[in-house]
Amino acid sequence: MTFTRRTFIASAIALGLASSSAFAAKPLVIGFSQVGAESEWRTANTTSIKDAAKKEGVTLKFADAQQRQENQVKAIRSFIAQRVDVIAFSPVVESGWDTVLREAKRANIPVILTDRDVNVSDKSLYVTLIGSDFVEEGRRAGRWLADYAAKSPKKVLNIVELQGTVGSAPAIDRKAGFEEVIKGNPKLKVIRTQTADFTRAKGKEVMEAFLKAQGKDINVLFAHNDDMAIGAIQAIEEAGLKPGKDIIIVSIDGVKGAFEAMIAGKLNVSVECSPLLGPQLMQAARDVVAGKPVPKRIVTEERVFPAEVAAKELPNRKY
Ligand code: GZL
Repeated sequence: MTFTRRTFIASAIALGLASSSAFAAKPLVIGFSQVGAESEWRTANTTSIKDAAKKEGVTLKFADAQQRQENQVKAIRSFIAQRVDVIAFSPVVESGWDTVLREAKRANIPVILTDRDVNVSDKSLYVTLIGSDFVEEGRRAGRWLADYAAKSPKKVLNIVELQGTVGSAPAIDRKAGFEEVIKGNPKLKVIRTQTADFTRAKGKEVMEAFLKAQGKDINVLFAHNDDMAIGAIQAIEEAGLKPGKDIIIVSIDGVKGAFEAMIAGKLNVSVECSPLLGPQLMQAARDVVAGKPVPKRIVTEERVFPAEVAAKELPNRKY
């Protein structure tokens, strides 16, 4: 049985050998495996986590996986070998985590999920998931578009969809939420859908292909994140069309680039998905190590920002 900091502190206090403060002085050590640096959202998320660790005096061992699951598995194994106090990560995809999380459990190191969920047989393999409700984000995008369609003189609005990373929780759930709302609406029809992996470059590339295949039929773009929408905006302009007017664009994240595009009249709405998870992660890690109860799910509060409010809101944005 491996003693971790948590069990050692508890035993020492129970035996009256030391007050918790004597042991609490040693900085908490968190091993964090980040998806990558694929989007404005992701870099803001990394900044939030690093800033919060610094502010809290937490030793953060940070690993960038460059959007590859094998790199995250390697990083988690390295954190186990280094006997960190807590392992935290944003899983690039939902599946394939059971084995490595069982290794963390056997090493008695608690695991916290940030941002994205995992699909594991045994939910005790992680303590909590801190992040957004992606299905609701998809619904909010769908509701905004349904309201827009109800006022549009067009009989049918043909939609093309840029999906996020294949197999990732945000891509699966945003698609599900969006479809749940538009299902059965005679005015809304998805004519093409394809992944562009949450990046600007792929968003431009896939939108170019959509425009080449069916440009004249496309009325709406639904992008699972702002970065793909911003890439698609470049493709729409290069095709001689007006983004935000010839093609209505609905997106998710609420990053600064989206507010700037809305102010320029090139994006119609962005559904907020807050990356500012650092403070909540530090608090949850401290609570776990102190043996305090932590809820299985910590959902971040979010809003919807249509273009009409973008100029007023931009000065308030923190990412
Ligand atoms: C959502 C996050 C997604 C963002 C993208 O919480 O996982 O990944 O929407 C990012 O911008 O790449």
